[in-house]
Amino acid sequence: MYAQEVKTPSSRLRSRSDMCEQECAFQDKLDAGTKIEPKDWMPDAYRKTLVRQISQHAHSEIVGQLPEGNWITRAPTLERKAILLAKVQDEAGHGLYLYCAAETLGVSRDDMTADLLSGRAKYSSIFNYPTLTWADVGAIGWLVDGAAIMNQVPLQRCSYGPYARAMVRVCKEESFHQRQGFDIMRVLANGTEAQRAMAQDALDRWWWPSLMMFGPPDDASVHSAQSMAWGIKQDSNDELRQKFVDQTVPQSDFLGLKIPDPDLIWNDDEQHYDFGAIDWHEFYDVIAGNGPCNAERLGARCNAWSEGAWYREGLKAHSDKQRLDRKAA
Ligand code: FAQ
Repeated sequence: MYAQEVKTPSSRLRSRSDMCEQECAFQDKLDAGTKIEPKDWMPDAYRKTLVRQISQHAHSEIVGQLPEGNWITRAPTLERKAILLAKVQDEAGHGLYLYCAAETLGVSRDDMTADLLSGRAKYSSIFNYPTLTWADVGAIGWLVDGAAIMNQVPLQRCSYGPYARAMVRVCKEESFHQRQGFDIMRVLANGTEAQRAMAQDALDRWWWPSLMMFGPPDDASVHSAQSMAWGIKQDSNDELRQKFVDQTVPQSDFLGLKIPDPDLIWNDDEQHYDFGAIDWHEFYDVIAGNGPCNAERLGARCNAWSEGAWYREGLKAHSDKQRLDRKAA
């Protein structure tokens, strides 16, 4: 119900005997770790899966500028403002690399934008939550960028060359983002009582939505099995979520903040943290368009698109004029 295009439970993965010669050769390349490049032959479903994932990823970077952008004019110091400006600008850059990577698969940027603005395309659930205080900017950097890195580091090894290469630079920048968020939290957590309470409140509100970023649990993830067989995804949603929890709990302890999960406990046998149940009803509600800020986020993107029409027309008129001048010369 919530998924579009390619749905492949592991029980319906194609075996070699079902594949034509071309598909077997394609799978051999993947199994040998050879990257697939834009002009190589690829199955239609592989192409569609990549377009779906990369365009959703690009839209997430673009929409993802909005929650933090809300605080640029209210950052507490000039230094924090400059850092936040640079961070938000980086997210725009990530969106652009990703749109370019998707374009190599034969889809146009205009079509992807139209899908976003019409609400047909998804973007990450996390960006449909409000940024109520300055501590939310810290929590986004620490938790949201932290979760994004956990998910994106393995994508550097994705089987599709242009996506994998885009991820290398994105991951470097996300590391800086994560650290700046942690630094905001560190200062607040060591500040006045009110600042500490603000940091704790931000952690309370962003913790569960951050865990949801990794997607539905493995037994409900419609695309994971096929995407892993194709080397697009290297790890399952639950594996990455677990790694994120294991990495983040000690950071929270260091800050002296409390993860809002009464069931969170170290499991010595598993060498992992066990954590409480995620509210999947909330997740599906948000990705169906009913989160606290879905309408506001999409409205902001639609306004930016229509208010930028004069600029796009100007660019086009300029390039048409240059073409005519070149022809005349
Ligand atoms: N939100 O079968 P699966 C960032 C959808 S970048 C919304 O498990 P898949 C940087 C999924 O699309 C954050 N929808 O799907 C930043 C599918 O629906 P569909 C974005 C979600 O693809 C930081 C359905 O549920 N990162 O934060 C979500 O195998 C700060 C079934 O799910 C990426 O996009 C969700 N959280 O695994 C920027 C990374 N989860 O398409 C600004 C690349 C699942 O059939 C500020 N993407 N769905 O209609 C991926 O790794 C994967 O696509 C997953 C989902 C892991 C997100």
